[in-house]
Amino acid sequence: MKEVRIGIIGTGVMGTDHARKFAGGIPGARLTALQDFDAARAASLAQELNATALAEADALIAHPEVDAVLICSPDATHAALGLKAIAAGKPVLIEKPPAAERREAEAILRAEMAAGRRLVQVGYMRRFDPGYAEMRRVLASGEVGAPLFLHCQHRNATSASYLTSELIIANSAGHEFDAARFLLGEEIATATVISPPTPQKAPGRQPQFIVLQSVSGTVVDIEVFTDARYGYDVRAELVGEEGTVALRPGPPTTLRQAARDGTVVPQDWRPRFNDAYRLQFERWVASILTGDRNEGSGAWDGYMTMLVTDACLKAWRSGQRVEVEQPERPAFYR
Ligand code: ISE
Repeated sequence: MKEVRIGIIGTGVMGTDHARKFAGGIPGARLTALQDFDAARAASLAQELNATALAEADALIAHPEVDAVLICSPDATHAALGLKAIAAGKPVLIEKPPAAERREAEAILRAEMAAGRRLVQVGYMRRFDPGYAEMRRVLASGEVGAPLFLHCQHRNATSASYLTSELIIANSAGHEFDAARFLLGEEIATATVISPPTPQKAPGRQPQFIVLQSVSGTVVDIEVFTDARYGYDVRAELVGEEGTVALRPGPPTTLRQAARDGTVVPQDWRPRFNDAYRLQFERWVASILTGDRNEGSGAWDGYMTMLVTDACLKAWRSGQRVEVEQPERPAFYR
């Protein structure tokens, strides 16, 4: 294969952003097809980006001019569509979370193992963010010594109205679970979740404070506040025995003007993780062309993140510390 022809299912906020990135030039890739339940929305984007609009997701997956599928449809549809792409033998990048429940994440594992080759990548794009990649490199190099704490903050200006407190654990906090597994290079063993009072201006959702402990004992704390109002703000600091390494908050410059000194805070994740998304796609396409693996989340990572999500949900409902199940990793995923 000299070129990977990309079909995208779902042309909402993320599908549109991703489609523009592919149309703008991801080396080795060409955007060929788009599909959305809102046919007019898909058609207008397809016209703008010189792609074909298809009426059905199944038709896109089966299309002879689609070599690889990117799934950006609503969360609840991810797993079923991912399974169809695997059945068609096509590489598939599934936006996070890869499944709405554990049973579906297991089905993806089983289907991929039955296919006999790695076809699935999950869109936990922070693995490609230069800051997270550098934190991981520094920890692995031993410069900050053995890890003791990982402090994480996940603040959104606001979230979609359908995101309940529970869905936020899978949809938003899932990024933190994957990032913690990626940075620490090990599984999460336990979860505890508590919430402060519900903010008056976000009555449907409770902020969460999640405490995880990794298998070897590193403590990970995560603030998830999806209605922080002022903007999108993701932070992480890893504290080791010899030093710390952290993401640098904000842009590299500050602006003094009109009696203020400060920086602009983005309103959502697209500007903050623009490079991460682009690199994720570049490396996904390169992996399809060369057959080499990249550092992205695979089906196993998606499954383990789902198990951490499940433990957090139980912990949040019960107020208890909950153990994360530790299934044996199949040889296929080692
Ligand atoms: C959203 O779906 C994302 O993936 C963002 O990266 C995350 O920060 C946000 O909380 C999610 O709702």
